[in-house]
Amino acid sequence: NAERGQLFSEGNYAMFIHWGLYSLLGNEVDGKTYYGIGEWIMNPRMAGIPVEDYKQLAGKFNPTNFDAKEIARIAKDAGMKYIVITAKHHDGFAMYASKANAFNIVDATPWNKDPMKELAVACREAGLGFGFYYSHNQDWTFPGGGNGPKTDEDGNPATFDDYFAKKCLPQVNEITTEYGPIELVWFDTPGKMPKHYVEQLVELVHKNQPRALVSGRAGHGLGDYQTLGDMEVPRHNIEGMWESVDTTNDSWAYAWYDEYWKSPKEILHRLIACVGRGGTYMLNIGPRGDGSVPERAVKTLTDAGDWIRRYPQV
Ligand code: FUL
Repeated sequence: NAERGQLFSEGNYAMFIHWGLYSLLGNEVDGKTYYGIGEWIMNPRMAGIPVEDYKQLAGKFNPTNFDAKEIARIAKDAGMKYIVITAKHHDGFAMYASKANAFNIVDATPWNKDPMKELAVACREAGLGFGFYYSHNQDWTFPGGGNGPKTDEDGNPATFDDYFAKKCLPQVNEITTEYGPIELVWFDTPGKMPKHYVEQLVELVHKNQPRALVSGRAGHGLGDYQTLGDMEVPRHNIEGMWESVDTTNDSWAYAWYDEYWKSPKEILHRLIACVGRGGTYMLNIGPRGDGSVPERAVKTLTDAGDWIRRYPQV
């Protein structure tokens, strides 16, 4: 599908955003700091927060400093062409108004707004593409989800099939029908997810969004292109359509101590290494729990963007 590949040939630099309930913690739980990627904080490898405790966090999520227009402006000033943001990460919390499941930013928080509606509009207005990250296999809070609870609220055994039918498929339908035309659906960590599930998801995305690309991490080689490993910038040429995903500092999601910012020069090196070898480079920022974007991230991206914007588009 030639049309579908257009995004990568014209837009080879993008903004990735990891933002969710975990951003509220910023890698600190009960006064203790955990070092690692922030969106994994509830996992036993990090703080090991029980599902019920983690769900309580939603009551405190009130990101009044979220500014969709500002985020679109930052991406634009950085020289980026589209934005891909976490609709749902492994923690299972939907960052948009989901009718399929109440554990979402509208139904479960005092803020009660859908930031994705605002961001989708802001991207259109700025001439940027828009897409969603969706953790299709791992769901740590819904019964039956990958690495999630093995029983439902009543103690009955739950299967992956339950999770897939009740939450995953309906939510992927929502994100591909409620936000206008989107350019990309970024599935991640398929693990051992059987092929027939992945087939259904890819089919649904292509049906609802004929122009949208499906990430290489959908699983079973069913994505539309190849996604490299986390933060992997290749040293050799790669055939076909491919993408590298990287971070401005160390963590994907906000971590309070993470000041390991790449310099604008380093970012340009990594961007050029990817684009020059035929790939596309998607660079992440992690907004805080209040919705604001760390100032150093903005500065690094804008400074690198000053160089990019000095050259006319070819
Ligand atoms: C992974 C995820 O497990 C990380 O949390 C992050 O989203 C990264 C881009 O992909 O492997």
